[in-house]
Amino acid sequence: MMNILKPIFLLALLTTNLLLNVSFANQGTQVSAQDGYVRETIPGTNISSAYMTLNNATSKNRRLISAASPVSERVEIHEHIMKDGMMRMRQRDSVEILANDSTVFQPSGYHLMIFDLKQPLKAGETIIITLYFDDESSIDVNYQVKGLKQKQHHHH
Ligand SMILES: [Cu+2]
Repeated sequence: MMNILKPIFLLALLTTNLLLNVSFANQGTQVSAQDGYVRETIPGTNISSAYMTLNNATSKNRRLISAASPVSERVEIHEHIMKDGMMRMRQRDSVEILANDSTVFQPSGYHLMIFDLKQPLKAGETIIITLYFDDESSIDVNYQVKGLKQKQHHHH
């Protein structure tokens, strides 16, 4: 009796272990964001741009495919490029974050462009932008609103 049951028991253990591994793998598929910030709105405009670093700790390449926020109906993925000696920006369908690597969104590079702001963004506020990836995962990221100019302190 024992000789027959033992292999079945082992098989059951093995199966349980496999299932656990699969669920852990699914939890680890998210890309994380750090240092998110967005520019205070320039008076007279209703746009802004958002920056952050996306870290992909998984073993698969991921693509950021879209972004959305309660502050606007229109958030686009952009990049700045040099063309004919001029800095221009253009919309991108996606931005890749390689496996076990990170992609930086920064001034003069990749950024999220926020159009048609419902109200101006003011320094000190925090907004949330939801980032959507090609594996159908998404994350809610906090972006600190930074002032247009840092206050200067003079010491004598
Ligand atoms: Cu832009």
